[in-house]
Amino acid sequence: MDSLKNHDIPGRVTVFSGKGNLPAIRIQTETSEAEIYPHGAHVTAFQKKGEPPLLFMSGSSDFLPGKPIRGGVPVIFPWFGGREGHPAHGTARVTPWDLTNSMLLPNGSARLCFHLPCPEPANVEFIVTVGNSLTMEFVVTNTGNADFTFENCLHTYFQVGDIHTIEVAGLKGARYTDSLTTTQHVEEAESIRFTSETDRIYQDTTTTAEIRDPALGRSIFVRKSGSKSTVVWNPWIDKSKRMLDFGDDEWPHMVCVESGNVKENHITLAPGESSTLKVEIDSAPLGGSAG
Ligand code: TA6
Repeated sequence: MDSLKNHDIPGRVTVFSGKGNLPAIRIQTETSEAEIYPHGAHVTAFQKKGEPPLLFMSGSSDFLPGKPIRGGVPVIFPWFGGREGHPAHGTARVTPWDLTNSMLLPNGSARLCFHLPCPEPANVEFIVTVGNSLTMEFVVTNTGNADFTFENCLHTYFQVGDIHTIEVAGLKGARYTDSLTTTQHVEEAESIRFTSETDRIYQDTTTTAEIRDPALGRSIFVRKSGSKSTVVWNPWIDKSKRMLDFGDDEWPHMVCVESGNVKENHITLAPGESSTLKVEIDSAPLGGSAG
């Protein structure tokens, strides 16, 4: 905690003892607030002044060493999904990252830089910029002497007013795997609506996703670059009951729209090559378009 405190910026960046007594960092700007835990370099909160939170956080989440946080933006690396004998969705989200820098930008945003101590032959950094929007950049550089193959994903949980009335637009025409049935489809709808557990991996898509939320009167925009996969997930009733770190009654108020490179969109870097996965999250009144 002491070395973390060196990154305090009075009135803007504050290190404090968070949930589970894990170190946490609060970021306050003129227009927004955010919270990040070095545990997993996990953005646990982002809210624009005058609006409901943009990110969902389960009231039942663990905040424990070695356990994933349920909500916000889990950083998924170096694999997506399950792997026998290893943590689901990789090790990055259950590893303490080093905070290497904090700074204010001329436009009033605050930027924090994290580095992942990892056994992989890679330099892994996560850069979070908090301002009128939330921008996250996940940068991997192959520091080894051979090709390095991995998956990455920013597994973002969004706060919504009611899953029954939202729709997710921007994926029409994209091919996807329904993870519940392992069947292949092409998205034919202008926008996705939710009537049951939904778990879809859209491949080869670089489009911006828009979460239209009439109950909260806003659209959330998920702009991305360096990403060919978008994952859309809501656990619905039964899966929610099976997740001990997720409230049985929370599923109507969240949706995951995740940006990364998973399954067939995995990344292979040659020695010295780098990749950057960048996601910007913003919102506007429903029917508007974020700046
Ligand atoms: O991204 C969707 C998904 O892979 C779902 O299948 C579900 O397992 C979700 O991630 C949450 O995974 P977690 O390991 O965080 O419980």
